[in-house]
Amino acid sequence: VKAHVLGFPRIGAQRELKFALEKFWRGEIGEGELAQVGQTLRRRHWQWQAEAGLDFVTVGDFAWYDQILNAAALLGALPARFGFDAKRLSLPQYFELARGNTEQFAMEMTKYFDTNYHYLVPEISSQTTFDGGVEWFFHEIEDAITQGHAVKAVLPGPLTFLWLSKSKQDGYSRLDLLPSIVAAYTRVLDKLSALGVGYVQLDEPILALTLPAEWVNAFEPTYRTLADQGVKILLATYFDSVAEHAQLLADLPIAALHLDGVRAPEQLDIFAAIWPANKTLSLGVIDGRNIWAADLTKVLGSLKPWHAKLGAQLWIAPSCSLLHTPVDLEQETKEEQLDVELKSWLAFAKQKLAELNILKQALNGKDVQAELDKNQDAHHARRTSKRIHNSAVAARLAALAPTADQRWADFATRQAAQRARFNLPILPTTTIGSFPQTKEIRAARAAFKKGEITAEQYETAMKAEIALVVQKQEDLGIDVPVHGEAERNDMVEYFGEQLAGFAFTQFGWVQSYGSRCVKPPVLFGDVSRPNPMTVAWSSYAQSLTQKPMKGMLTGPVTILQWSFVRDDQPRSLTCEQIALAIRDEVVDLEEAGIGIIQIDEPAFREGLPLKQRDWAQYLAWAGRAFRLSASGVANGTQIHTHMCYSEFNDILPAIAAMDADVITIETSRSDMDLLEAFAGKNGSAFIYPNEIGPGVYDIHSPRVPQVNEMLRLIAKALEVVPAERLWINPDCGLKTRGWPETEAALANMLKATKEARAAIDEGR
Ligand code: THG
Ligand code: ZN
Repeated sequence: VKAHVLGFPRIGAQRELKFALEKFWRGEIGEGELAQVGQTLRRRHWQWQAEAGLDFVTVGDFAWYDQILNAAALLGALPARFGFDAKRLSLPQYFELARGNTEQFAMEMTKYFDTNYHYLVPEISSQTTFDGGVEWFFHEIEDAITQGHAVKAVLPGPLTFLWLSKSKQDGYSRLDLLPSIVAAYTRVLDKLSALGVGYVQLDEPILALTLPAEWVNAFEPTYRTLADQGVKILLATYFDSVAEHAQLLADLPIAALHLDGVRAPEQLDIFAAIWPANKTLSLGVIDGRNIWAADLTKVLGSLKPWHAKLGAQLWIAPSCSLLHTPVDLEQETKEEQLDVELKSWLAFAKQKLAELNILKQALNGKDVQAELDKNQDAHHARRTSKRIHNSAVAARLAALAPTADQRWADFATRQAAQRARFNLPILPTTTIGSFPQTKEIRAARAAFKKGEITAEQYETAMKAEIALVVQKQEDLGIDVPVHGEAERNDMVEYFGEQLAGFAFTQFGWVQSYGSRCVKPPVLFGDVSRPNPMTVAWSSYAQSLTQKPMKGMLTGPVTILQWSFVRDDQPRSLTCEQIALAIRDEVVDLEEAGIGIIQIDEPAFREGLPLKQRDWAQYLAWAGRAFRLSASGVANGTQIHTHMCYSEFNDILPAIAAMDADVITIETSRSDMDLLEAFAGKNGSAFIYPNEIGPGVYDIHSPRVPQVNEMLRLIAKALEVVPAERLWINPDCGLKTRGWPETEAALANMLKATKEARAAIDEGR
């Protein structure tokens, strides 16, 4: 039995890579120093893998910004608009691709399957060539070999690479590029073979999607060609079942196949029945998407028949790359945050290596009973812990009426009540919620966390910031202001910190994109809301203005999606618990006089299952959870929601079924094209019934949009949405922006709105 990982987090236990990258970008360190940090991290992570008794170290999971961009740079398939020579691509140029430069906007970024990790979308066209590029990958392999390691190389598979790419050229299919990309992979595999690499892992997670037949059919010829290059291929699938392709996969000329045994354990029996005796099966039995310690005795039990059948052809691994987990639990030393008992239930990436080692030794006949017993004790304690179960939460859920997720009246009635109450102008203006998180705000929070300033001092500082933000919005003339969220670290972490059932880590960082990380809370028990979370801040902000202050909350689906969630009950049930906690907050905000409340759901689309056949069920419970959180208020209270980071075209009816009074949504990067789908255009039979605020400018860059650009987008929106239902707002929150560009951009947005209103008045 061999043990391996599909990939290891590259950011570093102390986020070393993040800090080095940001220093490099600020010009504080040079390329040499940055390269040193990268090499130290790679070597350290290989060393950990070797020390944990893994049979290979995995090389190729490192990237300066993103592994898909690295693959594009290796193959030589860079966006032509930058004018870079892939073979001579410098590190600064690589970062220009990822972050944009003065002439070119950055490559598009989007979520990797259903994860919170964002990759850079390769831009392809009929002109794209794969003539080869940077040699970084090969240098890393040589370095690992020099360090004395047995190497398994990893790359995105050619079909997954093409699938993740985008062609902006009409009528051009990505599959047209298959012959040239296969030729490029052939050259790469040749080189790996020459370097003496035994195995190359090609990640093809698209097999877990509902994949069009022409893509499925492309696997056989592609892998037949690649198999001839003298390196053994491990084809890796993950995130869901690939059982429907079992025979195809068994017949492929590959040496090994990896299956996700955590997300889709049911597929294993299907493969057991047909798997050829001469091929390796790698079973992903440790959860690569979560932080719970594995139940090693249970896993061993399930592996025994496989071991009997496959013998040395059995490999064990985490379900997917460990990129999606934090690095090292041992760094968590703050008892008041993560106590000894909770810690004994968890395993981060480094601890998962140790788990693999125990499993491997047990299968190879070593005596690891002491470790297994310790693991059993922790599991028993977790299962029976009083900290997990709250009978009041269970009773409340059991007593919920089936109609508990419905507002009192239909949208038209609510809209009339809200118009009478708020009397907003036509094309009302608002923002998404956050304003710039300045150095000063971060410093105050850090000082408060370290105990250097008192709670009162912190509150005073945050209130001053809120007052400033409200005044600026008054000056700009924004119709529905927000308080700016100075007091929040992250939109999920902030709520998790105040809800019962959650715990926090100090260093549980997971890469989100580039140098940016998130620290997902650990949702370990029944969720409830002991105290109001946002009411005091929102009430204070409301006291500063006559305008209706918008209260800001994160929705239940997004809190679920961006937390490490308990694995001992269905996610749908956990989500319902969060929904009731948010509902309590919504009702309290209403009672405090906040008449407009936004419940953000940016991760609603991200939670959609990979397979279409599972969509309806997810959308039903996710939609109900949102409505449960939103439906405790009177007709005159206006519920907003916000969505971004995803393409929504395929779930529009489900978004409408959330029944928010207003949705603000990211659209400017797609030039409002998304709106056509909301308005029954372009073959869509669907018309979004409620009010809608399509973003009129992209907040992801410091560039200040001009009045006429926004006027054009507003005019485009007015072609498909009646003025009576249209709101004007940016694409997303402003927390990553600086003040100068924020004020300039919003001033232009207000000017554009004024002109659009005047045009409407004239037309009447
Ligand atoms: N919160 C969470 N997940 C998210 C987002 C979020 N996923 C999607 C999207 N937003 C990702 N975008 C970002 C943007 C900025 C940051 C992280 C993800 C960020 N992080 C700080 C960093 O890395 O420096 C974290 C440090 C801090 O909290 O101060 O800026 O908003 N959960
Ligand atoms: Zn957003």
